[in-house]
Amino acid sequence: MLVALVMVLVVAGSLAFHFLSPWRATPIASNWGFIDDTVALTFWITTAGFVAVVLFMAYCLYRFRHQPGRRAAYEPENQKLEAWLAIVTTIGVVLLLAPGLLVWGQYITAPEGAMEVEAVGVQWNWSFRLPGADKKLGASDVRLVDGANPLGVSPSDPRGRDDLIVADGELHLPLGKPVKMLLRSLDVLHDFYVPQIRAKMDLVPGLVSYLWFTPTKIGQYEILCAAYCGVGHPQMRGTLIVDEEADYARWLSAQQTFEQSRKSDKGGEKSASNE
Ligand SMILES: [Cu+2]
Repeated sequence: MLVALVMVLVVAGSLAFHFLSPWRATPIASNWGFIDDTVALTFWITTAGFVAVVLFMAYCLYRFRHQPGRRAAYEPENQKLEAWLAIVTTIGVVLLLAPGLLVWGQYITAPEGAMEVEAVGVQWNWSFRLPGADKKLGASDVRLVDGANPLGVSPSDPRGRDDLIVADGELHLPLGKPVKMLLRSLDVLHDFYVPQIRAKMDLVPGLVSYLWFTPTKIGQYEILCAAYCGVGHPQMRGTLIVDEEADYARWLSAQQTFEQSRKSDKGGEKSASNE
């Protein structure tokens, strides 16, 4: 009896905690409301399952509690009940899986003309590469990484010479323009995560993963690493700043191209060896 009461209280407490809790998802700043809808749908389906199962257990504990002289009836099979359980469970599982597959399809299918921007993760910071005037990123290879070429851009690929290298962890993007983020890791597994953008994807060494989004709100957002990647993991943070077109263009024009950064780095090496 007491256990049944505790179960009812657990259900009531869980629902009250959800509705009264001050912890909510961060306000969305991208086009991915569909992802929030899918999370909400999953929440309501799992809530219905949780409430139904726990209340049913509480009911059974009370209804079939021990009473002197009462014996359990033997019922090895109830086909009608099994059919209902199979149907309801199937509908629940389909509702949990199908929307996710639809959203996933959209999430990795960037619209035509989306700007390609690369985010590179390395223990423990973020760097970025944006296309130059040719609007194309040059080839890259992790074997080309060195002090003067931290992202391993291929010097022999002409498309890469005007690529803009952003090594200070601060990425600016223009408001309202679709962006395809190409994600590359130079060492271990990392995960590109901007909660407000609802962007989250693993960076897997040896391959380029990607997702796309359209920033819909001017602001400054934190870029986190969401895959434990060593002792510096909590410090692996970057900044995403969504700008008006003019502010973005100003920032963009202040960035160094791959060619410039290699020249200035070589100059730096020379003056360092002269000292
Ligand atoms: Cu990481």
